Amino acid sequence: MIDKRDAKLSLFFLSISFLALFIGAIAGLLQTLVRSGTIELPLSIGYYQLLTAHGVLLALIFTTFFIVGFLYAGISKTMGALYDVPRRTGWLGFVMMTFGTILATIFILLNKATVLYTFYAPLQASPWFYVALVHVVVGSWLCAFSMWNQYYIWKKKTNNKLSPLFSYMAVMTMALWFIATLGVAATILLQFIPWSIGWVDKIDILISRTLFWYFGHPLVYFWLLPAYMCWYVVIPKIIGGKIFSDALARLAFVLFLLFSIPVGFHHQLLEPGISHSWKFFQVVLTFMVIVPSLMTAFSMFAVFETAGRKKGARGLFGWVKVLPWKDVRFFAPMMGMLIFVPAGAGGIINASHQLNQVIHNTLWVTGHFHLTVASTVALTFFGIAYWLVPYLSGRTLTPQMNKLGIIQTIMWTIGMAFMSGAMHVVGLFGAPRRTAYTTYSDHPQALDWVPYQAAMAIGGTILFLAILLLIYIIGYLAFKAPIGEMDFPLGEVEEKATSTPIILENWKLWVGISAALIFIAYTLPFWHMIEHGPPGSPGYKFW
Ligand code: HEM
Ligand SMILES: [Cu+2]
Repeated sequence: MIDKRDAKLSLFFLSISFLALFIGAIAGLLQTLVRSGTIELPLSIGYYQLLTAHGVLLALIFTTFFIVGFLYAGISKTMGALYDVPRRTGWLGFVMMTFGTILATIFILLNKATVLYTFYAPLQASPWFYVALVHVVVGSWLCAFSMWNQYYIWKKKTNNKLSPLFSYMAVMTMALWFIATLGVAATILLQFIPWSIGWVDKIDILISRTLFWYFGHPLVYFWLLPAYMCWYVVIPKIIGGKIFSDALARLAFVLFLLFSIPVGFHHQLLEPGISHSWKFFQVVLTFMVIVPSLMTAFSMFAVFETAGRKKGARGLFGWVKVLPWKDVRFFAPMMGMLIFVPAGAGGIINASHQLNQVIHNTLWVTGHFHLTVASTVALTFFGIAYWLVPYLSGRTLTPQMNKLGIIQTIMWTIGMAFMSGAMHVVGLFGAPRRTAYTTYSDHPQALDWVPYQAAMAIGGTILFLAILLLIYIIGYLAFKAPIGEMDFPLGEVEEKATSTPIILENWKLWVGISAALIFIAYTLPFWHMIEHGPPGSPGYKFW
């Protein structure tokens, strides 16, 4: 058991996370029902209003709170109880983030922030919505500082010992988050807040979108890295194996840091104002992420196979059978991993300039990220929660809850196959994303989409039932399950693995290279945007 005070901090983060998941899922269910023409929204709730709540609460709040809570628990487990300053800073971060979340939710519910979770200009929300977002971001920075501080003190106290793998990965995840959120903080503070208050009457849209996507792509790696932490560090222990290589795992994380930030243009492929050569350059960097992704896939299968062989599995695929499929701590993340295969293939399509023309702004894209963040990441997080919540609350994961967890995972997989599958197909037929049924139902093509909308609604309903089951299980594990000691599964490194080169902990080097890549990929095109800014922008006055 980790220090009680740290367990409490972690549990508070997880609670807000699951609360957001629950509310966001209600919105998700309603969306699928509206899109299929099954219902119309009551009480003059707008479709965009609902979609804003869904995107913000799930993509931004559920994920960030879960990640911070998980990282704190693992840091306390691997580096020991949090020192005073890091713990206090963590609570301060929690308070700021929660305050921001409540404020943002209120303004969305008041229909004063119906700007979707990407808040593209010229959609404009109440200034309070942007102020709320700043609180979430700055609160999360406090958590980042607190984790780095813990790491720094630990390194000093241990005379620069090699950090535990989990903690190293946590520090890296928060480094990526911090560098990435600088962009979104800049656009909120320098553009959106002055503009929404009315201090300035114009906003440079291209710059705001560029700063947003500078953040928006690494955001997806911020979701993924904690899932990878579970795969690299937790899964080997659960399946009775060993971590394939500590050095390889760290190197993969370094590469994710380097190749996830200077690539935001692949979300702006169809935007004017950025030259093709810069788009091409960033797309090349985008595809570099294939390297650490394949490294991750390779080490995972190496772990599965060696663990399987130790248990006596034979033949090319004999190890598949001896994996603990009936253990939800393995099963849920494993389904997430499997779903990542088609999801990744879809991602390659999205990031390819020509193919992007076909799927841009269609429901295909929505189908894609329900496989990635809402399945690969979400299922891994659910799999973590099934042992982490009872671990932190001093209870146990009972066989009965384990079984319900397996059912929950299967429901999620089936529901998502329906919903996301239908979204992919109907997207190829040209069905737009972010559009309520009523706004396109008189479109001649829309008739072809009807069967797929129905499949989406069926999938969405199964997913919602799965969320109800999840909330029940988590609630039971937090408050009702029998008192007992749980294990925090932490893998050990294979004895034969090579030792870890210290250069992997050279933060100045990696952050330096990351900054250099960002400068190379963004300085000139950004300069051009200012230089050729629209009437009223600072650049227009200058040149
Ligand atoms: C009960 C489960 C869920 C259902 C039924 C559901 C359904 C939907 C639907 C129908 C849309 C598309 C709306 C449109 O483009 O018109 C959507 C959008 C979205 N969903 Fe979900 N979803 C679920 C869970 C999740 C989860 C767990 C996440 C993330 C962790 C997520 C993230 C998103 C995001 C980011 C959008 C895009 C919002 C936008 O375009 O502004 N969803 N969802
Ligand atoms: Cu991206």
